Amino acid sequence: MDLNKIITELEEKNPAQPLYIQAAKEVLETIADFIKENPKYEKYAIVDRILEPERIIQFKVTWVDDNGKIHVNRGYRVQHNMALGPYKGGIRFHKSVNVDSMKFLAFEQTFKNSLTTLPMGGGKGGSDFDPTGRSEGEMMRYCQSFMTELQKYIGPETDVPAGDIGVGAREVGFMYGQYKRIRDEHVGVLTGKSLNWGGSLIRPEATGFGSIYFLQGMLAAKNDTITGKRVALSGFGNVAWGAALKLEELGAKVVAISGPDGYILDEDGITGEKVDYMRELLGTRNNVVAPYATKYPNAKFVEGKKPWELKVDVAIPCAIQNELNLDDAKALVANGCQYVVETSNMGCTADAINYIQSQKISFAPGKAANAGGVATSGLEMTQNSMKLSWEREEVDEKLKAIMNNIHENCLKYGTEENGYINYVKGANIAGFIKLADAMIEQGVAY
Ligand code: 2IT
Repeated sequence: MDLNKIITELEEKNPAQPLYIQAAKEVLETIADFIKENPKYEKYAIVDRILEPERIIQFKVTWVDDNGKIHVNRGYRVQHNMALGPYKGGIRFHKSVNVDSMKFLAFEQTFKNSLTTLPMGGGKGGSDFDPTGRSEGEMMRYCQSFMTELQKYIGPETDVPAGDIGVGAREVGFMYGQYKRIRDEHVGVLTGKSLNWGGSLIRPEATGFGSIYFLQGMLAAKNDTITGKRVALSGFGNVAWGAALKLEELGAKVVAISGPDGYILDEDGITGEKVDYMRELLGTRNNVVAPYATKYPNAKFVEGKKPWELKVDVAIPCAIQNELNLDDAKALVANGCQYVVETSNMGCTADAINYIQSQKISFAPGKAANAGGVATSGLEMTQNSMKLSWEREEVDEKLKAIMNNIHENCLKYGTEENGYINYVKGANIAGFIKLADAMIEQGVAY
């Protein structure tokens, strides 16, 4: 495989898509040697085929705000790869959504879903609609308008969306209602649903829980333990919330969370009702973390900064792509950070990852560390198919087993000669093998 040639062609074919190129490059660079050793993948042109999404849908979403003003937004669904199961992946409502971010997320999702070993292909959807400050009525009308078009392309055996940034259980409910109204079917077409009508226990916490289960694997691989570790999280959404809950339970100390406005440093630890308060903050839809310091005056709000300047043992980015750059990585390492668990999708820039790895700090890539969310979506799909609900413990046990298995696979394919575990390489190779073999077995279909 001629890596340079593939990357040059990729750049030519996808001008002005830096995120997609960043995500694809990371995979290509880490699987190149493996492909050279296994010529069947070249014979079947698997890399070229994986780099091209199977379908990209873009549509117009028109809606009316509370003042009667008419707005036009864009909706997307990238159906990246169906070899392993129906397309599966979240819906993001955020002003940064465009075809580039949708493509990178769908590409990452395909590898991530492969890693879970559950029968799910990869897709991603969303809209450049910004939920900040929007009323409940506006959110409902937006979700309805969005689903009126999206429903043409999805279904429980075709494509099963879920939430992501800006889309929580409430929005999933609004979208599900509209799907049902148009199609007259009560089916498992979305995950992240409420418990009363087909949702799964643990799904809201799953991304955060899974990430901490993965961290436990990273710690164990270094004969280290989680007890007493100082942790900085970014974000204050569902993912950071789940991580904070699990970290507290396991005896670590979360000292920071963040928002687009800055970060909160709470030396007393973000525990108990303060963790519950994160959800209240999110529910306000104001998209600011500063009110935490008003409610808990012992905490400090640091405006306009990221929590990566703090002295912590573990850094867990839980917000959005490229939120941790090379300068942040240098600051973390200089302050003695030992573990970086990327829990947002592509939360770290390529040069940040290279630097962290060069310093022999343990680094988990998002597609491995955050796979617990979609894995639990997969478990929700299974429960929907069986028309029953599992107990909390059963879902949690399955989630733990999936995260342990992903960690084992990273060790298997990512352990280097000097003993350093390259989790990026391990995750990419393990995800690639299952996907690529399925594509070969299914013939030249896509
Ligand atoms: O990035 C992700 O893995 C998600 N937003 C969850 C996707 C899902 O289908 O549960």
